[in-house]
Amino acid sequence: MEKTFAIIKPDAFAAGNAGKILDRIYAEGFKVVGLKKIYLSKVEAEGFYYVHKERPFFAELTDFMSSGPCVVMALEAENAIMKWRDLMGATNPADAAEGTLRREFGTSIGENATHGSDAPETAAFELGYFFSGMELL
Ligand code: 3AN
Repeated sequence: MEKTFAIIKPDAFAAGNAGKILDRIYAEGFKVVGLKKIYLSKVEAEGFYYVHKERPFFAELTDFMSSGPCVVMALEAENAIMKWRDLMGATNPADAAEGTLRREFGTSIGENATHGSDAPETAAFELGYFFSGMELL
């Protein structure tokens, strides 16, 4: 079993889509081992996305991620990292396949409803950024 880190981003949470996204998570067979609603500060968002700090969209991304509450989750499944990225779909909702979360709930490349770790090392960092070991029992 593998764990991955996922976010229901501020756009999807504000639109009232958190419940629908959780339904899809359970329907796809993930076990939700961690879940909380948080409201990131700008500094906390910058720390989370530090790997993107040189990218031109870094300010826009961290402004957006600190613009309202979101839901952070630890999801467990076989091949959870790939499985969750497949369920999310492509970064740009316009390119995301039919039936994916970003296609259904995303509105732009920035406001794309969900986040997911892209590799085991990033999953370890991202899970540890938001959850203590005791919260994932
Ligand atoms: P993914 O989340 O699919 O792994 P990345 O790692 O390329 O995508 O980008 C990280 C986050 O930065 C994305 N989730 C997206 O919301 C945001 N992002 C990517 N490209 C842009 C862009 N051109 N403008 C605004 N935000 C972007």
